[in-house]
Amino acid sequence: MNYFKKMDDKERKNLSKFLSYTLRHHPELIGLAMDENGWADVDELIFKSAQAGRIFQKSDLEEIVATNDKKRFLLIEDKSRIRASQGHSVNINLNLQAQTPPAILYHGTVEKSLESIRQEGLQKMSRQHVHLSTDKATAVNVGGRHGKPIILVIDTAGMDKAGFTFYLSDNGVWLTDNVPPAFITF
Ligand code: HQG
Repeated sequence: MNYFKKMDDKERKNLSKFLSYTLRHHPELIGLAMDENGWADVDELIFKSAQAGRIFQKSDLEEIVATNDKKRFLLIEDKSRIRASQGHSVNINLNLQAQTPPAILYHGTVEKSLESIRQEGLQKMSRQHVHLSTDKATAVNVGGRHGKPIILVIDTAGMDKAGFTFYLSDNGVWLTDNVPPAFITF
C-alpha cells in the first residue's frame, strides 16, 4: 500500500481479508500477540504486518473498520486495540453476554452438508460458534460462499426454551454452540 495514497476497493478488500485471516485464524503467522478475548495491539499489528510484507497505516485500518460491509472488526475507543467481531477459529473468549434471540434465525449452507446436518445438526466445524443470521439474504450470501445456497430455518424460540445459550456478536451475527436437527426446518 502506498504510504500517501488512499486505498482503492481492491486494496481495501485485500487488507480486510488479511485482517480476517490474521485476527480470526492465524495471528501467530506474523508473530502477533492476542489476548484471551481476541484483542490485538494496533501498533504491534501494523509493525508485525509490515515485517511480513503487508504495509499499511493506522488510517487504513480505521478506514477498514469504518467501511467494512459486515463491520467485521472493532477498534476500542482510543484505537489502541482491534479484534474481529466473530468467525474465529483461534481459541479466544469474545466475552459476550448471553441474549434472548429472535424466534427464528437462518443459516445458509449447501447440499453436500445436508445429510450430515440432518444427522448431527449444525456444528461449529472449524470455528468457535455456529453462525446464524436474522435475515434470509445474509444466509443466502453465507451459503453462497460454498456453492448453491440452501437456507435452513432455525427454531431459536424452541432452543431458547430448551435452555440453549445465544450470543449476539458486535456486528450482529447470532452465535451458539450447536443446533440439534430437531430445531431445524430443512
Ligand atoms: C456447514 C462468514 C456438515 C455449515 C459468514 C457451513 C459467517 C456442516 C460449513 C461466518 C455441519 C462451515 C461463518 C455438519 C455445519 N455437517 N457440515 N454437522 N454443521 N456445517 O465458513 O456459517 O464473511 O465455518 O453449514 O458470514 O458458513 O467471513 O461457517 O457451510 O458469519 O465475515 O459447515 O463466516 O463471515 O463453514 O460462515 P464456515 P459459515 P465472513
